[in-house]
Amino acid sequence: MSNVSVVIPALNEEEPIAGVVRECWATKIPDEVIVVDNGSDDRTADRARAAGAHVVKAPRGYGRACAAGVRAVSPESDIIVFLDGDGSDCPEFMPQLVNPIAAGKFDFVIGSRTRGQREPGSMNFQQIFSGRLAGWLMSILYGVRYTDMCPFRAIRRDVLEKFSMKEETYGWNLEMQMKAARAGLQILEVPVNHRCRTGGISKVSGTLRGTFVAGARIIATFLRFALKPQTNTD
Ligand SMILES: Nc1nc2c(ncn2[C@@H]2O[C@H](COP(=O)(O)OP(=O)(O)OP(=O)(O)O)[C@@H](O)[C@H]2O)c(=O)[nH]1
Ligand SMILES: [Mg+2]
Repeated sequence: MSNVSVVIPALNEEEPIAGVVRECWATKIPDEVIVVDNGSDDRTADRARAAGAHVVKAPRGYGRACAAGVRAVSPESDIIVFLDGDGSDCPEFMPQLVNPIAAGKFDFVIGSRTRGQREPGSMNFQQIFSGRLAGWLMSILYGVRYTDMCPFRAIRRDVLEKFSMKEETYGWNLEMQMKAARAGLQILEVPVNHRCRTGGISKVSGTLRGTFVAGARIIATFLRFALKPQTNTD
């Protein structure tokens, strides 16, 4: 039996967060659900706690939030699942992500929203295109097949800790995919469905500034790790 921790970065997600936490528990897979409150000035933390999450705090930045969540997982944890706190990922797909790792067949299982069913409007053109482009570049560099930079993913805790993750903002997801690929891990991509956020306000894809900042960081991340491919610890 594997011990599974769920890590959910959340910044001002008081509307959707309780539903996300409850849907995670409903799968009966996690042993703990950790919500990383990323400096919210609304009731995100209270609502997450009321739904049964362990809440930890972190300074702003998507990657900082994910890293704080990883530091907070229990010592028994074997598998860490990440998903967003806005209700757009579908936690009912958690078995497809976790079971292949629990069975010892894979180290890293990532969802693909572009291969799953997407609610109209849940992903914009830039998100679909950047995920495909990054996947294509990584296939050339490492011979892996990724079709998305989906935030919904599961990874063995021990391998993630060896990655010594550096990206503090929107590069976190891509850094993990690149390090998994160049480490030669057993990687599986599975289709997952995707919805429009179930409340609250978009901080990234819904705004021009968010799209630009995230896009620039993703390109910088790609160059940072593609040009320095020797080890996973830098
Ligand atoms: N933008 C941003 N999001 C954060 C941060 N910390 C945690 N998050 C969470 O990261 C997830 C992704 O952000 P979203 O605002 O949903 O961005 P998005 O998915 O591009 O935009 P949507 O179209 O609204 O889904 C959400 O769960 C946020 O609450 C942060 O510092 N900045
Ligand atoms: Mg979102």
